[in-house]
Amino acid sequence: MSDRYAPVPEDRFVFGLWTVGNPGRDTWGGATRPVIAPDEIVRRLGDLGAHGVCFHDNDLIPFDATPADREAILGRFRKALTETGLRVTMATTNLAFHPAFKDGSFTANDPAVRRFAIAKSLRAIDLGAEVGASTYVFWGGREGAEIHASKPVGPALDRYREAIDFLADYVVDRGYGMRFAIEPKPNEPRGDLFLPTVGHALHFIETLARPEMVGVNPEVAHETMAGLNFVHAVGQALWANKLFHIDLNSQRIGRYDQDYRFGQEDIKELLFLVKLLEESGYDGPLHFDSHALRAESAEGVWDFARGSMRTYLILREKATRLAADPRYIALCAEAQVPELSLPTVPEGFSGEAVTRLLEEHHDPDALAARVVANERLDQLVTEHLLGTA
Ligand code: GCO
Ligand code: MN
Ligand code: MN
Repeated sequence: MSDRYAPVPEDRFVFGLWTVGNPGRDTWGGATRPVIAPDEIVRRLGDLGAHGVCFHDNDLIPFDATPADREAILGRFRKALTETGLRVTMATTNLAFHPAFKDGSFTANDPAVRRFAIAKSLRAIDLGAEVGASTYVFWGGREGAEIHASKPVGPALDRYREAIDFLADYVVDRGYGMRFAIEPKPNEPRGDLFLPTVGHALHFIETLARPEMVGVNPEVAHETMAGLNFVHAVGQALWANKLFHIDLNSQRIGRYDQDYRFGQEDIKELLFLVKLLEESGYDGPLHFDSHALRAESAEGVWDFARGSMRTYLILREKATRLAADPRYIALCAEAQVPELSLPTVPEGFSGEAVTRLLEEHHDPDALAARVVANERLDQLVTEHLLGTA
């Protein structure tokens, strides 16, 4: 294996404590690997050239930890961060696991549950701020329903918005300087989740009291589960200046939430994802929200982590080569890609513009007969991926 695909911290690769820390538990069976302590995860990731870690409050500090436990764990965690130079890039609240959240957290029907969910988030935001997290993610794992009668969408979204607005005010009040990123997902664990796609989340954000503080955290698997095109989702988030974070992994369409290693599926889509991220100037964390296969050993977890980063770097190189390939540039020109950036009616609306458009000679048959060379264009992309270009 060549070294030019060995990651360095400047590549901004991040793993959640819950990702490499996943012991292989699933709905049908228990753990297949031992649990790894957070400071050990930091050290192993440091050895591999990662940039940082992120966590849910309870990945770091167990739900029932005493204040003394909290300080001891934090002390060990901070020591590992200092020794490795790893950063905490993002934090989030676990509002999914505890049975108290069985009917939702910010959107639970019972106001007492909602107040507990907000209080838990306040404490988790403090924890994130304490270790330097600049992004705070909201993934509404229990925000949803299985049956229509139980949870009308309008009031549920009112409560979701109320919670995010309250927490955004808190961050401003404390001067934490954090930004929020909402993570959409169509289903799992609820039958239907609120804010199911990037599009839904982008609209929701515009209704918030502080929309400038809130962006999205799209995840490959989640849009793919919904049968959507992830490159389009990220493209629209970038277009809206709302790509605040990203969760990278792999997923086959129409399956349960697989959380596969980045690159395990649909390499071509991931090539265009990496190309888009790199060309857009996105400079946030590249977070792998995935885990090693259940059958993998404790040591295999680090093969999973290494592979995730290595694949990104290979795709980054492929994307650069593709963009610079004169054949690619020529085929893009033939497909009129540059023309898509030209305004259609540059002079804007006016009575004259309308008249001009209506009086202009349009020849639909000639337009239908023009050549669009997409077959050769895509074949070239495929050959770049296969190494035969
Ligand atoms: C999932 C989600 C989570 C979130 C995490 C951070 O499908 O379980 O992707 O892993 O990303 O809870 O909020
Ligand atoms: Mn997920
Ligand atoms: Mn995720």
